Amino acid sequence: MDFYGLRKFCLVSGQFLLMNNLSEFIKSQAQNLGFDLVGIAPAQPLEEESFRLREWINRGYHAAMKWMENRMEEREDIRNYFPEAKSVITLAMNYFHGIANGDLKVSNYAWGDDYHDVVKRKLRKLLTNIQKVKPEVKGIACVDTSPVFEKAWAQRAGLGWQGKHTNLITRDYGSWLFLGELILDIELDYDLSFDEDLCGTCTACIDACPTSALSDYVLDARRCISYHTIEHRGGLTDEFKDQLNGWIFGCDICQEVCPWNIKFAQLSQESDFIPRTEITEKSKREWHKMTIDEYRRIFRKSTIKRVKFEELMRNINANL
Ligand code: B12
Ligand code: SF4
Ligand code: SF4
Repeated sequence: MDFYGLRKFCLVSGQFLLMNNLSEFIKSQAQNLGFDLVGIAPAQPLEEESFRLREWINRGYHAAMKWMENRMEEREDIRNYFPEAKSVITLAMNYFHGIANGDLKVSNYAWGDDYHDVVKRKLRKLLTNIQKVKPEVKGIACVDTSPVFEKAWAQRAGLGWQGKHTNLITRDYGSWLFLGELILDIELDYDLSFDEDLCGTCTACIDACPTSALSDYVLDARRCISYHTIEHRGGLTDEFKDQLNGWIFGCDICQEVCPWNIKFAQLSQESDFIPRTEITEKSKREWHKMTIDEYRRIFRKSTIKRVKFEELMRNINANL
């Protein structure tokens, strides 16, 4: 270990000795790493959520996302995914940098670096720091792609509730947050689950969705612009060709109208999420003329690479 490594090690262990409580230590480390919210829940089965997921799939609401049919047992009981699991730490990062505008729009979650990389890097660092003070701890980091009900775990960890637009909403930041989890094989001090539903009688998201994809707390992906512009492979269906409402990657409408976002959104402090102006300030004409080389350059380390060049052009052309 070099001098700086040793200094860092002493700082991390010193903080732990001062606190003498692993859960508090984890939370303060998470904050130091740039996470905005953190909470901890015991690793127990999620029976109700699994029942609803099955119902969602039976109704065909997952459209062509066949992968949502897989690994059901792991989603239902996180111990089928990580057998030693005792605690699920949920971490959230605020990504808000404003509302998309212009003729052609990219959802604001995709303006900066790919969140999968940013959040995962921080989760791995957090695990390393935990292992510096408790070397025997085993854990795994998850962001988006693991068979984990991320919003349900966030709710169990006390971060917020799942709103009628189906995203996790928090009192401090609204819903403009990425979620990630660190699953550990040790017991920790647990937070209280967030059992309130603060949507009340509001239906702004349901009313604003231009394609009627939402009913109370349930999303039908077959009708969702976000699904069609990001997850749908091949040509757009005839029904959806004219319904993208200017969106070329993702859709933010139901979150833009949510009173919790209007009131409580805060600018993200994460430098990796600073918007790339080549994404936010392109004119219709410039999008239309984009070449594959430009696509490769602008979207280096970007989550927009989830769609191929041809698919992005498909979305752009459908909006012209
Ligand atoms: C599949 C998926 C999608 C699909 C389907 C969305 C969906 N709502 O399921 C599509 C492609 C459409 C999508 C879009 C988006 N996604 Co997405 N997606 C996922 C993914 C991979 C799985 C979600 C899932 O399990 N869906 C299955 C269905 C059944 O789950 P559900 O909608 O949560 O359903 C629950 C409710 O319907 C509820 N329910 C049913 N009936 C009732 C009744 C009552 C009274 C109540 C209270 C609840 C309730 O129970 C169900 C089960 O828990 C997660 C990552 C993960 N691993 O969790 C990210 C994730 C949910 N997505 C995320 C994001 C950012 C988005 C977009 C905002 C991106 C964009 N701007 O375009 C949009 C938002 C669209 C929307 N309104 O939800 C974030 C959300 C963060 C947050 N704050 O919640 C996640 C967590 C990724 C991450 N790591 O940050 N996504
Ligand atoms: S993301 Fe857009 S299309 Fe999908 S439910 Fe929300 S408003 Fe509707
Ligand atoms: S817009 Fe209203 S109903 Fe929809 S999630 Fe926000 S508070 Fe809930």
